[in-house]
Amino acid sequence: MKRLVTIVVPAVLAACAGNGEVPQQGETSRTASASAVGPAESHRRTLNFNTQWLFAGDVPGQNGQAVSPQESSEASFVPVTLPYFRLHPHKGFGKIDFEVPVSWYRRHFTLPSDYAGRRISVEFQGVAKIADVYVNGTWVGQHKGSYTSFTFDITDLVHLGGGQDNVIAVKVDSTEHGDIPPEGGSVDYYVWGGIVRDVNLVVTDPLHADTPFVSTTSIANGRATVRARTNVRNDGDTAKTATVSTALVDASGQVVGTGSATLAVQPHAATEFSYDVSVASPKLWHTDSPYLYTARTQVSDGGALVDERNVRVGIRSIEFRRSDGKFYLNGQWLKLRGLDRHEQYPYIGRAAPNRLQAKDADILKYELGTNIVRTSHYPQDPEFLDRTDEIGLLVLEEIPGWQHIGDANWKNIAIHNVEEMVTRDRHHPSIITWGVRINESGDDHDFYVATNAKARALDPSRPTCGVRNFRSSEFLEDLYTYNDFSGTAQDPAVLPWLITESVGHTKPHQAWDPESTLIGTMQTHLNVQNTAASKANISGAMGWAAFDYNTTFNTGASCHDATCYHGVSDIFRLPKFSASAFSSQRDPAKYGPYVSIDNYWTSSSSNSVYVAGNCDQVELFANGVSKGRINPNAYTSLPHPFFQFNGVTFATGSLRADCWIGGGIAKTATQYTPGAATKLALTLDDAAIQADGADMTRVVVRALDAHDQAVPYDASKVSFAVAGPGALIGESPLTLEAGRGAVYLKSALGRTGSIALTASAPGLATASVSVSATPFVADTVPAGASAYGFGFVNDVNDSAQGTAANRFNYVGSGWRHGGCSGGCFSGDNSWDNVAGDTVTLAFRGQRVVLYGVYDTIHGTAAVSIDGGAETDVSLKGPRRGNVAVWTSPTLAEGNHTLNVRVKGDGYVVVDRAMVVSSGPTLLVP
Ligand SMILES: [Ca+2]
Ligand SMILES: [Ca+2]
Repeated sequence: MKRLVTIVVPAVLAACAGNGEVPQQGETSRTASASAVGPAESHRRTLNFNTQWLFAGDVPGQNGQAVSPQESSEASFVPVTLPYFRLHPHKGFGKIDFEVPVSWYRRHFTLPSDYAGRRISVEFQGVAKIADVYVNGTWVGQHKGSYTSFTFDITDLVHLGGGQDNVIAVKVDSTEHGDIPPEGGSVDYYVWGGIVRDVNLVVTDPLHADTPFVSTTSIANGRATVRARTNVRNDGDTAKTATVSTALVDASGQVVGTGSATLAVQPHAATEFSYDVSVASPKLWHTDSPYLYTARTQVSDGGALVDERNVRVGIRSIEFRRSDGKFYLNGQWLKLRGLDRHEQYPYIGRAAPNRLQAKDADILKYELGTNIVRTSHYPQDPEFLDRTDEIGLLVLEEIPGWQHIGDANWKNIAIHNVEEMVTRDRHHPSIITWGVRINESGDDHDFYVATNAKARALDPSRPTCGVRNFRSSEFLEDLYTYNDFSGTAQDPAVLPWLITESVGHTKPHQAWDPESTLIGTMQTHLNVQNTAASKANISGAMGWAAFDYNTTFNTGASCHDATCYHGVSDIFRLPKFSASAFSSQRDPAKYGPYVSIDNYWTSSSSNSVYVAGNCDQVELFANGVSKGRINPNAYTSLPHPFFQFNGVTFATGSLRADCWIGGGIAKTATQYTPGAATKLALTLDDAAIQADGADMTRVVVRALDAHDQAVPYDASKVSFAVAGPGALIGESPLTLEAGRGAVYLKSALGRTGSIALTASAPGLATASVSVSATPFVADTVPAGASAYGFGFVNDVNDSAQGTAANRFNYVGSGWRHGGCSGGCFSGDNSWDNVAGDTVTLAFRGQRVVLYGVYDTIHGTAAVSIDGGAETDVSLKGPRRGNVAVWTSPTLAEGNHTLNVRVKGDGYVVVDRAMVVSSGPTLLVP
């Protein structure tokens, strides 16, 4: 029985509905936006290391690791806040432009003298695809792989005190690497490149703890036992006797349980401390009530507190039961209903700040109504997982891979990926299983014995799984996870059984597709979910995918224009009809009523009208005439079946659906016959962002008709203007898809105030919105020597053509664009060898860096600014692409023109330009 008297909105929902501010609590050591961790007497400090970096593509001499700030190569660098990589259009771009041979990131910094005797490390959450890290000119180490975090100890290479300058330089190789998962075969997604997640500087005592692993071992008789496992490292030269204690602290700050142990830790070795903590009357973590404790773990050396780690803990039990196939959370059967999420965004690829990572979790839970997400097909951002803990969204996390299994070295990296994933994330209560197979790969006995063993050794508290697209397979895992694209939910071949993908790949749909296509895909999702719901021995089903995503694939209707149209929502996270198959399934008593009409009410609409809702009953009115108040009658095994009204004859006007819950109308949805678009509307996700130079919020733009309803097939070209201390990230003009789209507003480092965005389109009333850039208050690593002011960077691709600002204007007969493949660096370049041909770039700013391509057959460009004296720039040399070939002097902030004239002694190849500006700007890929 469904009932509802009062709609109870959980506090966390109310909080995120306001401004999306992500609560930052608990384990803050990996939270780049957090302040320093631990009490004053602890020797641990975690500092934000995201700001005041310098970025360049390849630089002449390949000496991006050079130390001196006076080094001429550094003139080619532009100022950025991490995460950062090049911008791109949201669809229809080339893969090669991202496969630059190398890019460099540099950061100058100073450290205080009181760090003497401490260990100093740099923690990277994720760099794609190979990172080589240098400190003060010395190579520190290399990390291979785009999706796992890594840390380098740089203690012995840094200068302390006296304001002495240090430089960390990171060489990032973003080319395709068949020797590193997921690559080696075809990959149905972009891996992207660059430093795409946060960086932290971590200072510790030589005796310090890794992230503690606290897991529930039993819940019985009103008491829970959690096991605290803490790996303590001694990087000093003498043996230590360490005492490690854990206090479990509830949300009100009360300590509800403690445990401790004292053990020796040998020099340059590590010891795991393990003990139980007992908690009376525990408040359990559940998807509907994700109660979090803080496990405060302290490490003492004799009487001195040297380290403190705070990790958020959810006390809960999980079980995929082999006897009945069901998933149990805290002993209660919970049917899993979810979607797959790719960690990538329009325009910015994977270089998304934490606000956007957390927002995706919120969308999955509160807009799409899921209770589980699969992090397809790789470990995802730590702040995404922090948010799934906070809001009660279950997670299947898996290692990087896609269908292909490589050689022994490749497999060793994959096995190491298991270790990196599990040790980084095993403290998250939201994670319920580890995916330890390469997505949709065949059996490989020894390999998968090894990955399973690794996961089980590091985390005995969770089942393993591994996603297959075939039913008959060696079952080495604890949970059989199967991509079922049959259009239904087939009977399990073994138990327990979880459907990890369905529908999207075989029933693709674009947001602007005909209504019948949109409905057809929705029906298939409904059929899968309904059938899975009807079979008690299927633990749950996930749809492929939450969002459309960029891909290397080109497979016709399914994936084209560098995009797979497999999402129930589009790449901007805006729902299609399919989304209602999920959104409608949430419990109204806990998450509020939901109702939507899956019909555009046009002459070509079906006269069978679907209404989605978590309602007891729905009454539908067609042009004001009731079609009856009915009980749910379609896909009736769902927790909240659909309401299907047949024989609803179209006439221009409206459909209205009243959602009845508990004897009253809880919510109403109205669909008008779409009219002509008359105006634009902008909607912000957040009222404020922080002025760190990377934070951003989504702005949804819609073309509305007279009923304030987005016009389904509108394709207006929307142009944007921005004012104030921020930048727009996105296309301008942006061609709307299904009458909608989205861009982002981004902050500038240290610049606070109101950022205003105005949208305009021919024939439509304009719209404006503003977001507040608030002070950035995190403890950051102090900046060292730097001659650069920090402004906006406009990353202009040579494929952006025209006479407007930030467009390349090609003049002459010899220019050719793109179209070359096979390692010629021309997939996204412009080239010309006709003497006298020119390309100009009008820009507003204070400096410009021109990127081109070197080759032995290339020639000379004569480069000038504002019609001044020309400088000959030779592009003749060993073949290298995306190289900073010329840098302007610092100019007065204002309007300037870069002119490149082809001299005719060989090809001049232009790839892009980076413009540094202090003014508000549009960052248009
Ligand atoms: Ca992050
Ligand atoms: Ca280019």
